[in-house]
Amino acid sequence: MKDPDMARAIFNQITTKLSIASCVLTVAACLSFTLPSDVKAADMQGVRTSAKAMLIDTNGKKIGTVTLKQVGQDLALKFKAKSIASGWHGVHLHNIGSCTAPDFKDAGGHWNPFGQHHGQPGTEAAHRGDLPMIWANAENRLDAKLTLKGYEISGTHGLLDTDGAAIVIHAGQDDYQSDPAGNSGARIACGIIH
Ligand SMILES: [Cu+2]
Ligand SMILES: [Zn+2]
Repeated sequence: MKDPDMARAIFNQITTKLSIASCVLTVAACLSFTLPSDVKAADMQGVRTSAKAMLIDTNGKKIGTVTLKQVGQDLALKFKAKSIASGWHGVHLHNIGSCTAPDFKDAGGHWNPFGQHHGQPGTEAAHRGDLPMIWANAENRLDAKLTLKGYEISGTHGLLDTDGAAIVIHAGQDDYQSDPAGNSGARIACGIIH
């Protein structure tokens, strides 16, 4: 091989390597641009910072939504629904992410990871799923906010465990005493938390 040929061969090798390297760089650059800018570092580590549930009534019809947002150590819940009888209603986080109308029995009992009894929301001696009651106005609309102290959507003691979770609204008020469900009556609306 003559010297100019040798030089050309080496040059070709180098340019091939360079173009592979720039390909890799381009792909990396493209990938970083496809991630939405609002994806938080926490989400990328598998920690959920928000969730949502679509509420259905006993006919399986969509009547509203519940949004869940992690705010530090607390969980902020926002209810927006229609067609709920005016008055106070018991509401709970139930064990299983399943809502089959008309009775929503498949949502299971109240979320209870620490083996407690039904009780006052926010106390240690209550189900984790026991929540403050919510109010539906004279137009049968529900526009309620709840803040749950020390709740997480995901993680070791998170709401979204292997069988998920559901949010259930009851026909009546919760007495925060009677096991297992505070004597709050029929399940009138249910939403699987996603
Ligand atoms: Cu319930
Ligand atoms: Zn309970």
